[in-house]
Amino acid sequence: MSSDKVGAELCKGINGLDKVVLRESRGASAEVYLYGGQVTSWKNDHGEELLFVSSKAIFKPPKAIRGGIPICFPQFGSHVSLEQHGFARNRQWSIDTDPPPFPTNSLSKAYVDLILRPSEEDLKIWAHSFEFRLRVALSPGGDLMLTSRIRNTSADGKPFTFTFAYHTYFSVSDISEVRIEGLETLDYLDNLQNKERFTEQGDAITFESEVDKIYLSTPTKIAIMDHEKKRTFVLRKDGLPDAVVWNPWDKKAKQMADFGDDEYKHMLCVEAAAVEKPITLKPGEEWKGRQELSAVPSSYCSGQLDPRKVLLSC
Ligand code: TA6
Repeated sequence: MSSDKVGAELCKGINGLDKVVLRESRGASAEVYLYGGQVTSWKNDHGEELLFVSSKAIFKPPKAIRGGIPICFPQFGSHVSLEQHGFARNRQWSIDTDPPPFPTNSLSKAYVDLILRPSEEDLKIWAHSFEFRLRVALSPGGDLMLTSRIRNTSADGKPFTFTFAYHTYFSVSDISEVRIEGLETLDYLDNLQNKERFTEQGDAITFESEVDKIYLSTPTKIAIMDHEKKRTFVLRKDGLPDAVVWNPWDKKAKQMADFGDDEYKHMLCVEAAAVEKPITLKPGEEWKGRQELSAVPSSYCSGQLDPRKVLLSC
């Protein structure tokens, strides 16, 4: 396929890793690496990059790529026997040549179906057979949609339980000028205070230091406003009741080898997740978790933001 046609194109990315480039008719594009099943780019129809990937990201197994949308499965966070955030983001996915029918509401051709099954090695550390199908799609308007379908394919009759997150790194112009609408007044677990439970105050969330919070039972729509760019990211989610908000700030940024010391100023993770209530699947059962990202002009005017207008207008 020539490089400017609408649809999906398999090609080589950084360090010769396989990636699929998705292109939409109005110019929007996205890229997903088969390593980790990880989206690493989402551009609007002006070619502006909307996701953050660290300039020091290591595109080399077994390290997860720092940025884009890492997939946290079979667990979000730490685990007795698995690496942080599970192993899905550290594995080589395949293109799913025979996906089950997908109730798609879009005629877009800009999508790819990936699949991950556990290797013999994986089964030694997490003894459950599964099929994890991931569809990454661009809508004609340039929205980015990720749909995960995880099925328990165990023959041993045993159920399994997992937690999950789309660990999305949004690109922002200046973290000190970013607000999140939609999480105010909710309870959250604070990772910086031994996962103790607190209740968020009533205003939009702003940032002036490290934040690492798991908001519980959150709305299906969350707005992330970038004041300088007059841009609002709208995250819509389904099957993912929680939302993780993370910025490492300066001290943690310096401690991460694959993250620039000042890069915390230009990124914010807002992650559609299922953490508080782990998901249990019996053999044959399938779980579906979806997130849809759009980037719309903000409705800021002289710093006054009508949260209802933003969340209802998009
Ligand atoms: O999503 C927030 C978080 O759990 C933070 O605690 C921080 O560890 C971040 O994920 C990044 O984790 P990673 O394993 O990708 O370095």
